[in-house]
Amino acid sequence: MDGFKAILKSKAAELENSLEELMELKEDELAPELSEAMRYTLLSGGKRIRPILTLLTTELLKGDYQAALKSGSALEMIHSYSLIHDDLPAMDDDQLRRGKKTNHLVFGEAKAILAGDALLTYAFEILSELELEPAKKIKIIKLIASNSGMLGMVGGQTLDIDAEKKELSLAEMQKIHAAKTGALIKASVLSGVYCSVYSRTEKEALQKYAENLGVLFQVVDDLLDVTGDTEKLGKKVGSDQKLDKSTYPKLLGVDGAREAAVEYAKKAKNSLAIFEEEAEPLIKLVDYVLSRQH
Ligand code: GRG
Repeated sequence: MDGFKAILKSKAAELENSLEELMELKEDELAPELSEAMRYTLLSGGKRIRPILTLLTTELLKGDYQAALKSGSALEMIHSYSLIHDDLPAMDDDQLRRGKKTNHLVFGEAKAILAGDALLTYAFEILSELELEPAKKIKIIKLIASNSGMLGMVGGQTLDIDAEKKELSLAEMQKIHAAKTGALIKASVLSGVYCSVYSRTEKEALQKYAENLGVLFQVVDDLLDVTGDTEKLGKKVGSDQKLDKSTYPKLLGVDGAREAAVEYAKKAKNSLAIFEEEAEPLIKLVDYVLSRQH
């Protein structure tokens, strides 16, 4: 295994432990089936890209790693909630996620909605307990709330639903993706910044990195929907095959979308020039996102 793959694996294992511990703190106290539904998606083998971004950013800036681990765990809970709700019949109506039955097919729609709600609210409880100076803690809470809420992920999801069956321009589609997918990725990087001591230049560089990585992530996701492996395609067996949706391959062609992905990867990497070789893990993460197969 090359060095970066080993880093990814060990970070994912740290996060797995952190999420497991956080769930153990609460489960069985009130409604065991609710925690079972929360665990089902939270601990079902996601790539953990968002919290890994928080950890790598914090390491780059030599910040508070424990706070980053907690913030990253909270971000992963929010991501898991969004996936559970996104798969519901009222939204994408998907039957498979990560090769397993979607949450609502196992626990029923009502429990799946509640599991998502509980993951979202638990995330903010965890953030409220961060051992950081109060001003930093509030900054992180506000950052994550605003990027996951009405002007971030939830707003983007709303626009995305409204855009179904509409022909979008590239700019309109990018605006939706920046909110739906990009905002949480930006919040993941900036949480790492706020767990650290940073200069304005460093923050701006990392924000630019995150913005380009967010678009790259979405372009690759769209490409995998067209060309991807069976796991990714397996997710699309629901009633919505997303054929009516505007995607990068639809607007730019598959080759055009691939070129765009390479371009955003380049921009993300170039944003980190000021950090020189210390940014290597974040740079390798760009290549990982560019070449991911699911
Ligand atoms: C329901 C409020 C609400 C929001 C849903 C995240 C989202 C918004 C929808 C998911 C649909 C989708 C395919 C979005 C594109 C990018 C994306 C978020 C992919 C899934 O994230 P990964 O690849 O998943 O990080 P893993 O399984 O690795 O955790």
